[in-house]
Amino acid sequence: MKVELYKATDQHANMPDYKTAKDNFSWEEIEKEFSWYESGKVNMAYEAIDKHVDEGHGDKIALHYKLDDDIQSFTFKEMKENSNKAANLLKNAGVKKGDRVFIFMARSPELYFALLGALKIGAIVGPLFEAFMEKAVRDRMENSDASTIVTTPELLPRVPVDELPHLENVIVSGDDVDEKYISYKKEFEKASTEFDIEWLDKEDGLILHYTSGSTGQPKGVLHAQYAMVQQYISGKYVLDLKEDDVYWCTADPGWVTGTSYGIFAPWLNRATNVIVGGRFSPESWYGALEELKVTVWYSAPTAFRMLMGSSDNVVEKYDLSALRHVLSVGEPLNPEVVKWGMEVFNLRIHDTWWMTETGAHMIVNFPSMDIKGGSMGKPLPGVEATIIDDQGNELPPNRMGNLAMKSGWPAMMREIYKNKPKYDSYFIGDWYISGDSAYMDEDGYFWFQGRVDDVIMTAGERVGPFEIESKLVEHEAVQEAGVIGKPDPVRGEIVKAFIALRDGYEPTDELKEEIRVFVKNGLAAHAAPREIEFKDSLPKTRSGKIMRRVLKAWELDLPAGDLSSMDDD
Ligand code: 6R9
Repeated sequence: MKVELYKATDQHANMPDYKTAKDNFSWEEIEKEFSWYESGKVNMAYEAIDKHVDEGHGDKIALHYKLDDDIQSFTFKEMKENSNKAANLLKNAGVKKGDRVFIFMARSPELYFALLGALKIGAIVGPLFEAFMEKAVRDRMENSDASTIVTTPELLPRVPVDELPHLENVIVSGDDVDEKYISYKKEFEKASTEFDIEWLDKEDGLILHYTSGSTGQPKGVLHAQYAMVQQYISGKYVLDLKEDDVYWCTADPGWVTGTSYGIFAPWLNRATNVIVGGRFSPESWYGALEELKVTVWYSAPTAFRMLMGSSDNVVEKYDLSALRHVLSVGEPLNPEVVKWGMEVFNLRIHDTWWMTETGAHMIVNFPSMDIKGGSMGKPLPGVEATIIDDQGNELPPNRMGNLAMKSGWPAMMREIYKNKPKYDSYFIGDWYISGDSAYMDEDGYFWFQGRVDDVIMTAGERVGPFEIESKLVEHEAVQEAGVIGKPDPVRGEIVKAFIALRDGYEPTDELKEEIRVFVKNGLAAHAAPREIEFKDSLPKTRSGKIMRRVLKAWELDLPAGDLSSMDDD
């Protein structure tokens, strides 16, 4: 296939060129830009918010929150005061340094106050997607022995409050809060705007994101305060954030992109950050870009493809002339989408590759670099990436293998919560193995090829088949279930389930729908299989593992490969 080349433009004129940035790079030098460099004592919420007030930028707008036709704006000073109030509220409830505090709310200013407030105490924040249902919430809070949850009246019914032995505080927003719980609103109103920040070690915990693997329950990926060094510099270099930028990252904080690049990177760089509530529609998104005069925009291929699919003239109704830099993450950015971006925005869409576990950008289309349509770009300065075989040997250019990075970048996860063997399984020697396959071309550009494991990427969400299979077999009609990602032009992949029914159940369309709704209500909407196919039995290994590889081969009409370990009865 012919590769389109998009030359660097003077749009990023004051950016260092890639080679200069890379050759002169040292994490140690970046660290020195932080005030905590000498003392070693740090707090993310201070660096992201309070510091800017101390340095005379208290009146600058930190946040525009847009919900439908309403926009609320907060200066850095107001963010400081509101997060201090939230910190006092949490402290009064008994929350201490190191406690796990979960935040389960739709995007709203309160969510950000609570999250920053928890960080000011030195608590470890566990953000949850608002789409999560009870099982997803329970698994995460149980695994991390969470002491506190901050939630909304709408989401409270999905929190199994009486079944979590470590849960001490349930803090609920809204007006009429049951006396059993703490009223966010009442306590917030009473709370002081002054707070003594807890000073932390740079290796102390920051945030706990759960992410799906191909086996087992979701894993708790723990990041340290020190991640800020990389989040800051990638915000500066890759997002190219400047003093006057209005920056919008479309991701929810339940996903790592919504924290590393929806909260930390923009505020560490003192940018004006935009949060848009409500649901996606081309009109509401283009409307937000226009109305808030967004200059830097970070989104995902699925969203771009949905915008692409909307009728041609929708975009023409909006004035998007403020926009100067567009970036993408989460799934492969198709060359067609880059081409579309050039047509509608007259801008290159810059792909970025990284993972929950890496905590920050790893492979990027650096702004001053030529873009090869369909490539993820080159390693962030300071990051060493390569392709290795299964034994850990580096492969020459143009050979497909495991995408791997040399351990030791600042934002690297510090722990898989309470699961050391799982953490260790990520490494071959010094190499961190991403679980993606890729190759590097002769110019040093990396090209994504696929996941090595069975993880499904649907509309930018990483969903583990195991979690869905476990939910499916809870349904009374389901004997066994196997789940795969089926390629889909808009969503990348959709969730497809193969199901063998228990005796006495008829394979009807009504039953398919009932099972779909069961997963949607029990786990999460994006985890519900869009397609279900009934089978008499499913292919299994001798140890009883469902062979998703075979299911995938059935689906794609491919040879199934080595079936020697398949069950033969
Ligand atoms: C940030 C984030 C990580 C997985 C990753 C890969 C896929 C992310 C990508 C990409 C192709 C890109 N992925 N960025 N694939 N091109 N630019 O997405 O974290 O949710 O943990 O997912 O997403 O498969 O391994 P996370």
